[in-house]
Amino acid sequence: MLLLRNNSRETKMTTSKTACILCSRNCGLEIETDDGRFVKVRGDVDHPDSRGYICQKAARLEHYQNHDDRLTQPLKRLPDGTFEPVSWGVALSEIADGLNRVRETHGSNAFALCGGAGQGNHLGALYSQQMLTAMDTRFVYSSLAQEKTGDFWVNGRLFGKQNCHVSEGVEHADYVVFIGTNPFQAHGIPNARETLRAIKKDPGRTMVVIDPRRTETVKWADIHLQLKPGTDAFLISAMLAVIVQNNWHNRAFIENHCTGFEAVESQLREISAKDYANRAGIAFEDIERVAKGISQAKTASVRVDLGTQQTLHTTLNAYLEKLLYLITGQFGRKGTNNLHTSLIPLIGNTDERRVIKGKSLRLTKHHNMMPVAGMYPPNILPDEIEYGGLRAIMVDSCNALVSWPDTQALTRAFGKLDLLVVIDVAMTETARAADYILPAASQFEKWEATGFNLEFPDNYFHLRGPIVPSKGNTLPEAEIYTRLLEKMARIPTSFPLLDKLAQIEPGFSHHTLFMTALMLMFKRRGKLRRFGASILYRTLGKHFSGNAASAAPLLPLAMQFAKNYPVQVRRAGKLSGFAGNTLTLGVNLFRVIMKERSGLIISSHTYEEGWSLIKNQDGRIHLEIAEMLEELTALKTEPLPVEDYPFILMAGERRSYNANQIFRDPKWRKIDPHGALRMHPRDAAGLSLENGDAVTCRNATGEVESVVELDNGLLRGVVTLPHGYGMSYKGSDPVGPQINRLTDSARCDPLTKTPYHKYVPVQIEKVVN
Ligand SMILES: Nc1nc2c(c(=O)[nH]1)N[C@H]1C(S)=C(S)[C@@H](COP(=O)(O)OP(=O)(O)OC[C@H]3O[C@@H](n4cnc5c(=O)[nH]c(N)nc54)[C@H](O)[C@@H]3O)O[C@H]1N2
Ligand SMILES: Nc1nc2c(c(=O)[nH]1)N[C@H]1C(S)=C(S)[C@@H](COP(=O)(O)OP(=O)(O)OC[C@H]3O[C@@H](n4cnc5c(=O)[nH]c(N)nc54)[C@H](O)[C@@H]3O)O[C@H]1N2
Ligand code: SF4
Ligand SMILES: [Mo]
Repeated sequence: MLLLRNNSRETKMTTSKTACILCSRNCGLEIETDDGRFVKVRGDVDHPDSRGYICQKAARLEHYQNHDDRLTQPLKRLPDGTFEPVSWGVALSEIADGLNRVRETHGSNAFALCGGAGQGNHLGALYSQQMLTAMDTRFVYSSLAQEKTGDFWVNGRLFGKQNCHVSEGVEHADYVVFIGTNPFQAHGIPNARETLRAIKKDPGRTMVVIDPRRTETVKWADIHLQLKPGTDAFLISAMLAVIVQNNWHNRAFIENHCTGFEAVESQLREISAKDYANRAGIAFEDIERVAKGISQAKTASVRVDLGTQQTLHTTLNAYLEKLLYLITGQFGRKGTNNLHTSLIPLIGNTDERRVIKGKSLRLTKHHNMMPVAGMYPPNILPDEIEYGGLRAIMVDSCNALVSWPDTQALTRAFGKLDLLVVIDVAMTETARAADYILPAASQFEKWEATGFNLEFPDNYFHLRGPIVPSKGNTLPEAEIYTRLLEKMARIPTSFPLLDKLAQIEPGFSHHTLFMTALMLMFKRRGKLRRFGASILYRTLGKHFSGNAASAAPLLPLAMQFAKNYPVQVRRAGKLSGFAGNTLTLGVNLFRVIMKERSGLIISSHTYEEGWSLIKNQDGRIHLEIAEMLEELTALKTEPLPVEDYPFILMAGERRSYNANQIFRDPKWRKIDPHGALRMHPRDAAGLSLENGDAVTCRNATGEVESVVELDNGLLRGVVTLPHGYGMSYKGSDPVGPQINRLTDSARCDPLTKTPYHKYVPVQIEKVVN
């Protein structure tokens, strides 16, 4: 700690290691704090993944930590709609009674957990999941299920499990293809801007961007295919057709590692690539050039994101994009796409083929929908509340009433619940609709970790400690959920034997006695197993130094991880400073996780070993997916979309100053205060609009206002709005557009119900004062 004299005031400056919580990269940070304020934010050069890299948004984190919408005490809604502060005891007892009442009156599946984790806080998710057992329900509605479940579903079919997740080797690839992603702004790849610069500088490497807008990433690219919005399925299948029709596919790879190619090939041979190119608005020669580029590059990697995942043909897009690197053999090597490990299991595996139709408790009552990767999509939530029997909801780390589709429908549905509880660090729009608001400690005030560690061949993990004191009467999620489970009488309030063993064991190391006693207890009292996180928290965790109790469930996760990947964890141990035998490896990994404030490598594979991450019993990639081939056939006769409105809005663009719903104080933005509507200058001229003019963007679902920003990087007829706006700071009018007032929950992928956010037909009108 450094003591500085500052205008005769003595201040306590502390520098602490932590991570950025604004996007899935979770770059390592060093933050200088002064009396709980963030004075300086820099990249942490010791972080195993980001190695000192940060972007401009991290410097603004003070606006997350300290602002006037921070919640500091539990609140209860009064009949007149205002909130009154209540103690934790009162709030949790009343919530526990309310939840128990819902469970007794309406039986199982009347409760849903919504959200459960943001961009950097996934420790809490280990605790929130326990609410499902407590309420005898299967329903978790997640923001991930409004973007990535198409991808997960396809992974399930190709690789054997929906949690076989694919990472990209963009940083090492000779040929990089970005489809529907803007890494310069959105990141999503390691040290994005450095990586883009390195590719650009190297004449031997090529970058292709497939995007309807000339984005900031395009400025670093060699080739830009500016397709029409929503036509990726046509464009990518044209590329695949060109590949097989020219015999550019990698026969040896397919023979050694895949099954089902014949069915795919015969369909692709029938496609008229020229017609499809035309449909996407791209010259056939350009498609041919990129198809050849991917096939013939020594290494190629394909990275996609919301541009393909939140538009027409969502799930088919995921299939086709994966075929692109699979049939060309750009998989399983450095600089190609690869599977990877994970310590915190964020993604589940709920393959709908394993249940007898109509018999599963997992099916939602109204839409009869199975989860994908364990999650249900926000798009069906309003209906499941209105007609599917959901009576109580807990929302954690999610501002659903702004970030989930169809704000109006969801607001109406939330209004019909018996009980709505929100856990958040801030007074959000969703919190304002709740019966009880529970204030969480911020991610810089408690132990936290991210599960977004998706790297290969070396994967890492970063447990962060608190770097500033907690505000007011806030609590970490671990404590909130544990107290609630105790009040609901789902877990006992004390475990004397475990507690004793936890206490004596540090001296004996390895927690062997403790873990054996815990397992024996679970054997005797099977129901308690599902509450393992809170039990570990209350017993073992209590004795950790630095109030690190909430990290306790990482012990069994680390032990399981070491059991799953003994060779690779041991190899990582050589880099990260731990070792161990069958019994001790996982515990030793856990110890270093607890100690290492910059994060550490936890598994280290060879590329050859990566094949064992495939979960199909035959160890092969199953290329034939009947549902997808059917959809592919249907493209041939798909009529051109006819819309009732003249413009296609890509609703939810990532820009320099948006970061989901994480910052509320509009002062955090250096530019773009209104969240401008971007529009081609000639379209604007047609409506007599100039830069800065106020406009209304409207369709049958709703309307929002913004101001015009001319952008000649857009196609005619296409407009964009950013997401991450529309917050009512300190109860003000919403600042910037609440774009989900325009997104009808019924407009979504038929299979996974992920929204078509990037394809929202609208009309634009000048606001005349
Ligand atoms: N600055 C910033 N960064 C962020 C976030 C943030 O809020 N702000 N949020 C984070 C989160 S949660 C996520 S999921 C990621 C998302 O990251 P990205 O998906 O990369 O970001 P977007 O800007 O939503 O969309 C990417 C691109 O898709 C293009 N696109 C739109 N329609 C189509 C189409 O039909 N086809 C194709 N091929 N492209 C299309 C858009 O023009 C846009 O350039 O960003 C993360 N990073
Ligand atoms: N139309 C349209 N809608 C979109 C998108 C789009 O492109 N277009 N993008 C979508 C995408 S990809 C995503 S990921 C979602 C993101 O939207 P959300 O799922 O709402 O998630 P976040 O904005 O990351 O964070 C939500 C909340 O977490 C709270 N929070 C922060 N730290 C903590 C903590 O430690 N504990 C607790 N309990 N709460 C905390 C913040 O205050 C905030 O209210 O938005 C989606 N919505
Ligand atoms: S890339 Fe993402 S995690 Fe890294 S500093 Fe920027 S916003 Fe934060
Ligand atoms: Mo996201």
